[in-house]
Amino acid sequence: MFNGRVDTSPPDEGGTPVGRRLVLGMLGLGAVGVAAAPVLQHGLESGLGAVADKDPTGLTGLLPNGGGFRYYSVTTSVPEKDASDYRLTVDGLVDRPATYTLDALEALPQTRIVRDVQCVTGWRVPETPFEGVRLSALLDAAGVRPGAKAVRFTCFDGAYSESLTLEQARRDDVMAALRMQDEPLAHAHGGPVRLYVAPMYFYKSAKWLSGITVTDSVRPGYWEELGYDVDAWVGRSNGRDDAPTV
Ligand SMILES: Nc1nc2c(c(=O)[nH]1)N[C@H]1C(S)=C(S)[C@@H](COP(=O)(O)O)O[C@H]1N2
Ligand SMILES: [Mo]
Repeated sequence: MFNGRVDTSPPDEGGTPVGRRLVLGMLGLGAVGVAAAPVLQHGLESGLGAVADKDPTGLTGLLPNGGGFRYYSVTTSVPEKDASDYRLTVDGLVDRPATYTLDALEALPQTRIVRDVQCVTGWRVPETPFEGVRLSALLDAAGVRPGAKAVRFTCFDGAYSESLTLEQARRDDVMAALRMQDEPLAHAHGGPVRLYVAPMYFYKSAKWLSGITVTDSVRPGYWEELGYDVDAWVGRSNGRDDAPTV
């Protein structure tokens, strides 16, 4: 049995629990300290997910045939949806709120982007094709009202959320993705529809997308409440590009 040191050590003089310092040290984060704590949480709570208690190395968190992807979910189970019951709503500060079925999304013009997927914790999947409907097309169809500033995304896992400024959301490399690596988006990857924000760290790309709400201000998403940058440009935020792959 483990000697219990991590669980039972009292805070040191600086008030930092010894256990946390040890774990940060193990991950090579060292003196980054408090600023790194959300990264650690990210790795442990969602990167390794429900299997973490069985395999603390996280290797079982790799998807079978995942091609380098890791499975992330902040909830332990997520309902499966397909063309019969999937719905995407667009609402908020718009003139024409809408609800799309999967068939309706498939009938819209599709766009294809091939970029590296980059998780903020360090893993990367090079040259990954995504296809789907540009968010700007959905926003234009809904008729964004003057004064709107941001877009909030919600998910049918019932927990995750994300946000973009309206300007970011209208970029041509931001989409509601229906396909990845030339296949329909699998449930494990957030299918049938996930957000794909190509220029930002992958936590912006909300899986199991169910709602797009136009708002008057940016509301930080799930990880952003825990310290991650809202503007998550790869290479220009979080200071994590040299992070070890965990
Ligand atoms: N709904 C939902 N979307 C999510 C997450 C999540 O936990 N729940 N994790 C994010 C993070 S941190 C990453 S790295 C990617 C992982 O996507 P994957 O599971 O397809 O590899 O999804 C992002 N979108
Ligand atoms: Mo991530």
